[in-house]
Amino acid sequence: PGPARELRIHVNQVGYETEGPKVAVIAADEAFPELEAVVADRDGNERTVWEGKVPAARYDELSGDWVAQVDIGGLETAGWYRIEAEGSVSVPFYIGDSVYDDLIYRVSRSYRMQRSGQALDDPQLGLKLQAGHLQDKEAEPIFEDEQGRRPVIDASGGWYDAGDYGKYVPPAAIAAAQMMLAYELRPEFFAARRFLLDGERAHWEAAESAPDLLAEIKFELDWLLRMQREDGAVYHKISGGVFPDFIPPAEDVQQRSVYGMSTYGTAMFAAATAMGARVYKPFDSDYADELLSRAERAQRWLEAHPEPYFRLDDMQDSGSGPYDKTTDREERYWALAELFRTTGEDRYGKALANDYADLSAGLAHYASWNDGQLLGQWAEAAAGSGTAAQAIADAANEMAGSIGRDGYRSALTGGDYRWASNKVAMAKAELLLLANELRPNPDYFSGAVDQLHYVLGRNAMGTSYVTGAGTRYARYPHHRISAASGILVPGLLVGGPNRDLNDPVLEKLADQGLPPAKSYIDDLLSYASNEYAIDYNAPLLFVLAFMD
Ligand code: 9MR
Repeated sequence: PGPARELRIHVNQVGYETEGPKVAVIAADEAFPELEAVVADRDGNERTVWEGKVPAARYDELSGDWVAQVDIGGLETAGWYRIEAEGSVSVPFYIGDSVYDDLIYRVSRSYRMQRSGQALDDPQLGLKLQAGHLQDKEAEPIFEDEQGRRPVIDASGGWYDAGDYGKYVPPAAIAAAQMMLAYELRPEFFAARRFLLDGERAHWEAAESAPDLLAEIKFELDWLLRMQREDGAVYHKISGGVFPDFIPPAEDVQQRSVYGMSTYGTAMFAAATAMGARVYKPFDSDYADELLSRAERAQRWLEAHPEPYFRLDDMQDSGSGPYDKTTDREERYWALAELFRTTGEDRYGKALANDYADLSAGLAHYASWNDGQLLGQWAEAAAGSGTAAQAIADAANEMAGSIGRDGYRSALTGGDYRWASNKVAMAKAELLLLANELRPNPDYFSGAVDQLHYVLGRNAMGTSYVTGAGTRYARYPHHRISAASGILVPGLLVGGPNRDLNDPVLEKLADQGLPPAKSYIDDLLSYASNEYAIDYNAPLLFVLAFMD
């Protein structure tokens, strides 16, 4: 026999739920025949708790790996284990109940860490920050609006978008909406989950009796409300003219401006605030009323401005993300569906039926800052539309099929391995879970679980893409707060493999011919594969809420 093959054994490093699916992947650079694998206690006493055959490897094109899946689903005894095959061994992993409790805490708390305009003193992490970007209280639009006005705007508060300190309406709206949706579907799951410290709920009187998740989301909704113009339209973003270096928020004292306006962002605002009107009603009915009246104001403006519009003020600004999108039908549809669900008003129902029947029925697509269709379909399906429910189930069927064909049981297709592919994995899992609510199907649920296992380490990089979660996790995320403080904020989902290699660090890897699923580098400067964002963590939070 020649030299031993080098096998890489990839597992979900955070852990497998006792009763859930448990698949590991054995990968190599060359083909291998059927082989034996064992699962043993982690703690060196080598007690074998499972043994079985691993099928012969098959080639997985997106990762360039030869792979075989090991299904240890039958192992239902709680404990710490590792998988061994031909002398190679996985990192230790845990099987047990509620294995994601700590992770959901971290992921929820990550939003608190992103708060702009508030000081932070987190004794658990030893992370202290002074309040940042107080200058946002008096920002000005960079250009005059259509009426020639340039009012001073209070754009303070809200969450920083990502590793940068910009604040943008579309990702804010889609993130808040996905989090509210998680709450709407799993209120009991979030009811008792406290993750805010005393004083951190202070911006809301009802906070003591409401779930922390809603207190945190309200911080973002309040900012969104500030971004709405008098006439109902919503500004696009606030940022400085240059991306700051890796400094703490309070040191980024550059003048910041409000940029742009878009119909798609205005519609996302209307949808998210209309949702908020339902979600906040039991806790704070004045606030719920305010959210609804703002949603309606945005909607009236949209009705008076039926053409898609996106202002490219970005041309003047190199210090922020574009979030550019020149169409808006999916978002107008989503806004109407939420307004209809919240108010039951006939005019919204009629507009949906007359103008958007194609979007209700069209094959569903995962939610994103640039696509509100799925959440519109969900709102309609939840209100009883069989057409929208079928469109979601059809997409889930397709996804379940593609998960079954993928070497790592990932739902990502070749075209998905681009900037924010990990977000796509979580957003696809979210779609599967929504389908499972409408048309319960074990393949939908286990397909969603598979996506979580994928981002938590069962992937071609053998990396957990969530900071602090697992054994080998992203340690150098493009995240200014972590980099500036030297304290890695845990619970951040990074963007993940990106075949476009569109940042300076990834570009240098171009001549290596990396396969799509390996176009990733754990490097501070790789913003196109290793940055975290609020709209990446939102579907992760959604998925975690369904796991126990
Ligand atoms: O997540 C966004 C991704 O979908 C886009 O392809 C990319 C390029 O426009 O922008 C990403 O969003 C970034 C934003 O532009 C600026 N803040 C950081 C965001 C995450 O990288």
